[in-house]
Amino acid sequence: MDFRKIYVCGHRNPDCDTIMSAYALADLRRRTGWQNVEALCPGRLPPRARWVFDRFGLQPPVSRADVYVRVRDIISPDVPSLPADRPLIDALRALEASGESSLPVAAADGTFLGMLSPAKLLTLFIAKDDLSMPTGNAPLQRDIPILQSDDRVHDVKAMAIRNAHNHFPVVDGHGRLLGTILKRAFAETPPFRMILVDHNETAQGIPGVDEIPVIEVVDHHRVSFAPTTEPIRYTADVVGSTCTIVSRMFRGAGLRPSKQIAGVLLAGLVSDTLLFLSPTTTETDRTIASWLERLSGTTAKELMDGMMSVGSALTSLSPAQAVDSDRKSYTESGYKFSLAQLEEANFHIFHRQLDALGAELDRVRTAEGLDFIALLVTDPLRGHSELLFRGAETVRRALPWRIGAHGLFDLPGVLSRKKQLLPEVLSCLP
Ligand SMILES: [Mn+2]
Repeated sequence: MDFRKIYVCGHRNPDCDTIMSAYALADLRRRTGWQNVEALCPGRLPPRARWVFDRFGLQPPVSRADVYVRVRDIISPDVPSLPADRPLIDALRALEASGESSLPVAAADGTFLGMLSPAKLLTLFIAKDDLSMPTGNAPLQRDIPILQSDDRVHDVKAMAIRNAHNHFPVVDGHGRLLGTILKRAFAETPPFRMILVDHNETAQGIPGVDEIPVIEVVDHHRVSFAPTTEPIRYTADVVGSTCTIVSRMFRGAGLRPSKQIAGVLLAGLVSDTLLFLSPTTTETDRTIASWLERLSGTTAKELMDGMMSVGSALTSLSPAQAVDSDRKSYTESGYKFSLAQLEEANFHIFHRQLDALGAELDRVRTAEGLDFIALLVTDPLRGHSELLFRGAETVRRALPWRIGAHGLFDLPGVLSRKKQLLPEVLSCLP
């Protein structure tokens, strides 16, 4: 596959499964002969993911805030530029040889000076002597849109297509010429391709994902993918982690992940299945995990303990950031509400912050006009959660759990917001 880059990228607010599956799938694709494959981390690398890469001595994937296509990405490679200090006659010969109607002229330090075009030169009577003058001294065309290398193609495309000019010089932040974009480049598909892992809805993807054609999806979520114009690879299954699917793809290709990649896959698998305690866990996840344990020389338990030992959201973030780090809002039966979830192995840390977290929930509830809001704090190692609830008294009284110490609901065996908490909450709405 001959693309400038093939990005492998998971969903926004990335978790370990999303990052590890992207990393391992990029490795698999490279081993099966694909070129220019690069795994991305959409946004900041979470501390627990950093721990995993450190544990196996690997460089984590590059963090990117977006994959918007920029002007610098579509510079036309074969359009030359003309040095301002060379004689005009040389520039005219270069212009003729290029077959272009105009070419950009740059000073010795790279500064863009203008476009050399025959039409502009006709405004002068050119005597033979004039042809030896430096190109930079000739009348140059300057009434032309100059594009900045960081501009989004999306933002300048309509202007460029409507514009009378066919050539657009591209400069950096210092006005230095980087190249030229021919008008037709704006109509072409960008030179990148995407592989989505652990999600398939572009609304959940890295910003800009909808500007780049998707050639492959590997996922374990509901399908909400738009119809495509060309065939794509789509691998999905109802298993506990995307890392489980990527591991099976290694097997299917007759390959074994390296010791380190096996460790990375195992870490993603145990974090998404909460060490096989999540109700999303399947027999396939367990089988694949023991294969990865043998290949990586480590155990699922060791990796889970290691990830959980890294500063949790409650120790490293403010109450406002912690409540917002994984919060989903719903509108059902006329109720507007929000359910946040955090993982925390040490509930003392949670209980110490109850006042601040409660105040933050009240603040969000008022600011967003919610009927109620709740924070589910889950200890994946003990398979147990506690719920801090604020708002709608009728819903609160209908919840099926007993209230324990600290005035929190006690939810033994509850690990999943999607499969366990939300259905109970919905059944309590009048
Ligand atoms: Mn996942």
